[in-house]
Amino acid sequence: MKPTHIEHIGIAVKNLEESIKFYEEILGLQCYNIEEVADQKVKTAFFQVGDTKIELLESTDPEGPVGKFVEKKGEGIHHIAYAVENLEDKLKQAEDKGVRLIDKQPRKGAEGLDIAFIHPKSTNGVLTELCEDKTKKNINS
Ligand code: CMX
Repeated sequence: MKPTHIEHIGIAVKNLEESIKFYEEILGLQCYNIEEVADQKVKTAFFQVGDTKIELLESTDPEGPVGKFVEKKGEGIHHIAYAVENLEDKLKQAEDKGVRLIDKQPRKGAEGLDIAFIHPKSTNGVLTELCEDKTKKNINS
């Protein structure tokens, strides 16, 4: 797949406003975007660290993926997202190799990216996201 970089690390939190304080006041990062992703039942806050972002995730529904995660495991790292090019092809290649996909087709995620998740049962227990920013030029095309 050759990801170009880690696009973001998703961290599940109970309270977005409270959690932002550590990243701003202690780490000295700046929250540049707060966005609700209704179909994922989360509110997100973003910080840029080099090429990578930190995405804080607060659930808006106890039955949503982050609500269930926090209930079961508590706050903590929820997923790692890799930036790839030609996401649709990469999903097909992974599926052909027996990888268990949550999303067989890309869908829209936060910040306008095309995203797809791979099930943690296929990735050593780490929920893995692949994402593509179609507004950026594909360096291989
Ligand atoms: N990381 C690692 N393992 C996870 C996990 C996570 N984030 N979430 C669930 N699991 C594990 C559970 O612990 C459980 O493992 P065991 O069977 O060993 O107990 C297994 O996956 C099934 O978990 P579950 O609680 O029964 O939850 P569901 O099957 O209902 O859903 C998952 C799990 C990963 C398929 C679902 O959360 C999903 O589809 N996630 C993708 C979408 C998402 O997470 N969206 C939120 C972020 C959106 C954004 O970034 O904008």
